[in-house]
Amino acid sequence: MRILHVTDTHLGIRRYFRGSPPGWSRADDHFGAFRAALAFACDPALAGPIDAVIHSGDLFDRSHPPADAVAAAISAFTDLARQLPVFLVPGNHDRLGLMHHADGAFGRIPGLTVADQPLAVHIAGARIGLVPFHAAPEAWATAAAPLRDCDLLVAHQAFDGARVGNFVFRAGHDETIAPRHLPPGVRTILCGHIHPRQSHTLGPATVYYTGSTERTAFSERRETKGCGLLELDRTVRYRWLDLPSRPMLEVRSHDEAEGVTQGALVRLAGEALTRDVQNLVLDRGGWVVPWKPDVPDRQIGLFG
Ligand SMILES: [Mn+2]
Repeated sequence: MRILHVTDTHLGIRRYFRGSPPGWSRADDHFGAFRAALAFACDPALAGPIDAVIHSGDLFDRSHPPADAVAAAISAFTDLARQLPVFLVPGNHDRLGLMHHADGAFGRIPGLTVADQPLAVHIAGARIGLVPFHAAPEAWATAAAPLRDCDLLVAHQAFDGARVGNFVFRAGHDETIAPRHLPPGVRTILCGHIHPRQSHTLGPATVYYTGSTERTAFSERRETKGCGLLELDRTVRYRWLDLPSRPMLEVRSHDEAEGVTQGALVRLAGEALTRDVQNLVLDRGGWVVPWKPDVPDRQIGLFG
């Protein structure tokens, strides 16, 4: 069984930068990464057919995303699901589920399955458990319990051992899922939620996070983004597939501003927080997070 794993596309993030072209918003980059990730499903370079595409949550950035984001997702999944089965699992940013969008449109796409509730499905003879995000570990464990012994579990959670920067999620801390919460017999987990790509063991299981398809915040500026390919038979192989990301830089000095390239997203910090440095960045074609807003509030996207 070969699965294309896509996650945390955060469609509909509208962020604006000083210097970016009129009509552009950061949402355009996220749409681009989303489409490029789905295109791997039919990419001959992956050497062999894909059995299914699984999106493991945070399809949209908000539970009430802009209508054009919903329409773009529906259109892309309608095209893709004509070619192979597609499965969607809601993340914490999709906290109302996915079926409420556009009057239930996701429920009417042939070949597409939405797991707003926990589900067991079959792909190429394997049993796959799909569990939507739950904030409380015990609630997640209850939802996942009927999926014992499935060949693959799909989740949108932070499991014990996941890392973001220097922070390591540990059981007992807020929403972290512990080995004891796992349904018995599960050995392989595809997961969303954690944006830096990684894998780690969890008791008898291994968790694979393919990470967000594009950088959703400046804290992700050094991360390579993309999606993943799971090959599961008697053995498990997981491969991360890279996608280009828009350059993102934090500029702390005049010298660093000299290194800005056309179309790079730039956040000024420290001694670089001056009008002169901002103008240098703009001259070099960089797009700047507004730091002293002189544009209307609705056009300002402050970046995390
Ligand atoms: Mn996310």
